[in-house]
Amino acid sequence: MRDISGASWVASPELIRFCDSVEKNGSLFEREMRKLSIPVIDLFLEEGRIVPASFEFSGENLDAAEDVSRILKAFPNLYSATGCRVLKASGRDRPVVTGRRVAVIFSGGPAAGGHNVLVGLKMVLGVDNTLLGVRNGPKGLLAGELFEIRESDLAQIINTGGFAFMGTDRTKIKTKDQFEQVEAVCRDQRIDCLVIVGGDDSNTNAAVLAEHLFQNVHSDGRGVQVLGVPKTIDGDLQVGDLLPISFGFDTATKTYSEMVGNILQDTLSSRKYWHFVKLMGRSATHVGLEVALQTRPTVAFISEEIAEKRLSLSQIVDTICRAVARRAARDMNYGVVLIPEGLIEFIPEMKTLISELNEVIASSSELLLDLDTIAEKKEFILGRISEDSAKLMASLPDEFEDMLLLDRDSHGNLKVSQIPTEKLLIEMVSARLREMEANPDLFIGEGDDRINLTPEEVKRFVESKFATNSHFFGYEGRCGAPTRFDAAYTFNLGLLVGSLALAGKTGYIAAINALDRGGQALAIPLVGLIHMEHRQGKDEFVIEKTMVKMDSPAFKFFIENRERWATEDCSASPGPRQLWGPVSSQLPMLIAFNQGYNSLEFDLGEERKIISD
Ligand code: FBP
Repeated sequence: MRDISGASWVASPELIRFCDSVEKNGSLFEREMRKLSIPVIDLFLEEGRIVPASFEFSGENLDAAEDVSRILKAFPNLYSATGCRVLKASGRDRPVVTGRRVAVIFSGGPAAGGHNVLVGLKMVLGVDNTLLGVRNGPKGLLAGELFEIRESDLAQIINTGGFAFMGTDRTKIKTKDQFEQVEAVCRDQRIDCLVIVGGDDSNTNAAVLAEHLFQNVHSDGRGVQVLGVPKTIDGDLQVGDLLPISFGFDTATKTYSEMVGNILQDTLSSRKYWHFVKLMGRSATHVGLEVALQTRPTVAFISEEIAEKRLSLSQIVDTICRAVARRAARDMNYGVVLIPEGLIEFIPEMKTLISELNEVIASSSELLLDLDTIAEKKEFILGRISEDSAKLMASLPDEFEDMLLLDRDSHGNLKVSQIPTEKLLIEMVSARLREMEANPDLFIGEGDDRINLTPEEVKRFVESKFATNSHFFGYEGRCGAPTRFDAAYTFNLGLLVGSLALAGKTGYIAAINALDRGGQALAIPLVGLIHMEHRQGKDEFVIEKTMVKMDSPAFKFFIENRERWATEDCSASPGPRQLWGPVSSQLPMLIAFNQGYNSLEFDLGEERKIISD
């Protein structure tokens, strides 16, 4: 038979050579990304060279939250060493230090920009000090898996996404044995300073380690400094205007916004589906709010509002049903519903159920291990929670019930990314819509919970079809190439934390604010962020997660507009993250709103080529 395409079926040797070279050196995109210049905060430059900053009191004190006396007792060294004072970086009396050995570790979920922290850190330490990387997160630290990061590595990792260069994990260092293991590794490897790149839980760990390693680690009585860098796509590690956001949030939300924007475009084009999109971000809804601001979806839930208004699962379902009915009445049988990953933990009755389950799972972990099947575990647990919670549990679909019984992570958190809330809502909304269609009189008419539809509109709704799709956008957003903001922010955070290491500081987290006017480099005392929280059945010291605040400008803007977004088609498609071009230097909208900036443009100093071609 003749091949009608006329193709020769022999791959061109040129093309094979090109593909081989991509395999060795990364894609064309990655190659160009590595060459991108990065803005540098003025303070870290002197005569065109990267230099470390020194530190002075910023004038601001952080008083520890409630329970000061308990915190003082648990962190006496950090309390007296930092005095809970916020420091600001300065260009006076820059530290001149040689021979220091700094180890850096990624902890928790990946976030875009981590590699640039390493690049900044290595560059500010310079050739007279050593930077060691810890492989595989805290687990690797305990096992002493360290290697030297060399200058030649920087050209490979700069501006690349993910944490692959070192790896990460979620081991929580909490037992006496583990502390001693870390101490022994620091002694063996002659480490002077440990930099932990992590979220709220990892930075809590950093504070505990800083206290533990404060002195007497090395034979001459010296301790090991411990410093934190704020990382997490969840955006819940914020400290008012001192630390506007953690790194990774911008890349994740711009990635999700592109995808949600595309789906919104599809709904406008095919006009036949409702898409239920769960967005990663753990408990807080910063991610969901940012994506909503960028894309203007039909419905978006903010977990913190649900908790504040004490809305039940059934009221949430009704909210969606009303939007579906109103739109169906106008032949708009499509829409996008954004669901925050942690939603279920904020619905009061679910919150009670989850906290009762957490307590039973934490207090009976040994006994549960002896039970083989999920049915046996379920029976055991259900017998130990309140009647109301057991009833609620029984009303949930089986798949969902099983998910609530999953093991907690090492910090005691329910693994919300594994709970298919988007599917649960589709099931419940479909059932409720069937009830509404069968009895339209029940919901049409006057009153808050009713929908004013004409008989003609009711007919349209009853005859309409509710076709759905579910999505979970999560892991897609954590490791993409960093946005211009995340690339710049992390490089400068690396310079800052390296400067703190050289200045001999311990127990601080690096922070940069004034992101719209050159950037101000700060050091926040970790002990000032710690408070007591009830977790896994006991009180624990933790850094409090920052939640979406009901009086924040970003949230207010959202609520002022959402009704219109639900009834009209107002969606915006922000398109792909831009690394070059008109909107490449945009901040998350949430930061610009909440920090009172005049525009979305960030300014972190003058652009500089970091790695020469
Ligand atoms: P961190 O807080 O460690 O940065 O992790 C963020 C996150 O991406 C959450 O949004 C999500 O719930 C969780 O990690 C998923 O964790 P895992 O990687 O263990 O599935």
